[in-house]
Amino acid sequence: MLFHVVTIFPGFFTGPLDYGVVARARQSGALAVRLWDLRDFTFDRHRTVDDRPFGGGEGMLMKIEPISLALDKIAEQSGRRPHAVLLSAQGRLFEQAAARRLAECEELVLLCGRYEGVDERVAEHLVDEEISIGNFVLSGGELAAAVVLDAVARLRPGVLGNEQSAQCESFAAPGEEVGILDGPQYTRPAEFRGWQAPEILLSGNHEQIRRWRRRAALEKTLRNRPDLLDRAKLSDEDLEILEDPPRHQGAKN
Ligand code: 9D3
Repeated sequence: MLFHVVTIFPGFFTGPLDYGVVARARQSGALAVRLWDLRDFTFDRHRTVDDRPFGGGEGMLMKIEPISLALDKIAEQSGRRPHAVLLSAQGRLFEQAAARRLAECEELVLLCGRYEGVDERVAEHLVDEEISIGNFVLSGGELAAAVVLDAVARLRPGVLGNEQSAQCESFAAPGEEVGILDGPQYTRPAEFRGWQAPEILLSGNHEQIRRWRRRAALEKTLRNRPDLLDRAKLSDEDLEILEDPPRHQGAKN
C-alpha cells in the first residue's frame, strides 16, 4: 500500500514511520510512504501556504492552490486520483470501521491541516472525506495522519507479519472487531512488591480461566468504556457473568 502524506512539516514523520511494524513493512515493501512538502507547490518568495480568513477572524487558513497542485502532482504520478483524506478537527470521527475501509485502498492521500483550518473548498471539492481522530484539540493534522496511517497499515497483509490475514475477505483479523476491551493480562513474576497476579491464571484450569478473563474484560469495559457495552453484541454467558457478583478480589480504580 502506498501512502502520500501532504504536509508543511515532512520532517515530522521521520520517527513515527521508522519504528516497529511500520518500519519493517516499509523495508519489506508491503508499505511505502511518500512525503510531499506543501511549500514545494508555491511560487512566491516566501513559499506562502496560508492566508487570512475572508470576513475576518482569528488566525490563518491554509490556502487551496498549493493543496490543489500537490494533489494534481500525486494524480499525475499515480496515473489516477487516489482516495484523499483531509485530517481536520471538523472531520468525522475515526474508528476501526474507517480504518478497515481505508485499508482496501491500494493508494491513499493523507492531507494534514494546520493553522486555524483549511479553506473549505478543499473539503468540498478536492478530497473524498474529512477525518478527526477524537474530541480533543491538536495543533495540526500531522499527528492525526500518523495515527490513521498506523491504524490502516497494520490491517494490510504482510504488515503485522500475519500473512494469513491476506486470505481474509476483510483484512481485519478475527477477534479484532471493536467489541469490548481486552481484559487485564499478567506475566512473570507472579508476585511483585506483594502484588499478586490472579491465582486462577496459574491454576491450569482452562475453563475457569476463560470465564475469569471474560468477566474481567466485561468489568473493565463497564468501568472504562460503558459506551462500548451499548454497541457490543453480548452472549447469554456474558449477561450471566455481568449479573453474577464477582468472585475474585483485587483493587478497582
Ligand atoms: C477556534 C477553534 N480552533 C482552535 C481551538 C479550532 C481548531 C483549529 C485547528 C482546532 C484544531 C485545529 C488543528 N487540528 C487539526 O488539524 C486536527 C485534529 C484535531 O485538532 N483533533 C482531532 N483530530 C484532528 S485531525 C486534524
